[in-house]
Amino acid sequence: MLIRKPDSIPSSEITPESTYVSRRHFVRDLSIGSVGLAASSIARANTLPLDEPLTPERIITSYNNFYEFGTDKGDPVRHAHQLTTAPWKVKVSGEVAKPGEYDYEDLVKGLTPEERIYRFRCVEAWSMVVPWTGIPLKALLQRLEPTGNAKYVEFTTLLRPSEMPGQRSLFTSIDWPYVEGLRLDEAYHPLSIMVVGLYGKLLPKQNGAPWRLIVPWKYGFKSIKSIVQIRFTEKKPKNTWNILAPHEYGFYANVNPAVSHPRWSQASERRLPTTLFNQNRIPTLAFNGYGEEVASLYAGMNLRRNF
Ligand SMILES: Nc1nc2c(c(=O)[nH]1)N[C@H]1C(S)=C(S)[C@@H](COP(=O)(O)O)O[C@H]1N2
Ligand SMILES: [Mo]
Repeated sequence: MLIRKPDSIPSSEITPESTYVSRRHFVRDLSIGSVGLAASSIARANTLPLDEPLTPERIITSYNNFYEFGTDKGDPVRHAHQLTTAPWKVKVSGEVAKPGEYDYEDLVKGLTPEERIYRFRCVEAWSMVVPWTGIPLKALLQRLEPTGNAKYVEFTTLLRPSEMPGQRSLFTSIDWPYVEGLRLDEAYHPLSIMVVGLYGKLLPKQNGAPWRLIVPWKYGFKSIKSIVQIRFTEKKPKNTWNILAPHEYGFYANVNPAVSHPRWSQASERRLPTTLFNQNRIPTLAFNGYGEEVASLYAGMNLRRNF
């Protein structure tokens, strides 16, 4: 596991009034951050066991779940290029001292992106190993100054049917926009990141540009893409897949080989890339292999009931 202590960010550094920061400037920061970290062999060795090679970039960027662009794995790469991601406004609300409408650039400004190589496990039982570039979620959330009443944080994806064909589909069963949430202690865990890049480049649109959540010990549907709203709440927020099929998808969604999905086993997974002749099946690990780091978050909880 790679953890680099983020520098403390004075809250005075962000203002709802946008100070203009060019995208190019941020790209430069991003590449400096990720190149610097890639050079750190200690950090990388701790992040990834040697027997787990990175999934090729071409697979990570063309085999996607992003239902706003369609339900086929190839729909996101086919359609997401239509999406306008600049400017990108983010609404911050709820139990927080600094609510407002922010520019995405202002929210990430001054926070150092880090490269994090994580296993990524979809609830559909396929998985990848991905070199994300992200910002520790805790550093981002704390600069917004959640109040003492905040127990959860809710994230919402962009609602823009004109650019997201899946949102105008007559066959969609999702009540858009896509929403997800975390308990605040889960969000503050050092493994939780807000991702802005992939393979050392800016995050592709089909993967959730300009930023998306990554919570590596949970099934992929928790890792919500293209976020436009962050709301701090006292009560547990709703999450899209739980609304859609509450018996199949819970709020916690921790990767758990011992608890089957009602329609398939979660004991193993297909590690991409697979071929017709080699499904590349490997055993699924509890908490996706991050149990040592995160199991204490769920001490005393029945994980079969809280699936
Ligand atoms: N807004 C939004 N976020 C989403 C989804 C989605 O359909 N819409 N799909 C989720 C699911 S099920 C998975 S497995 C991951 C896939 O991320 P990837 O395409 O970058 O691999 O995104 C998650 N985040
Ligand atoms: Mo998924």
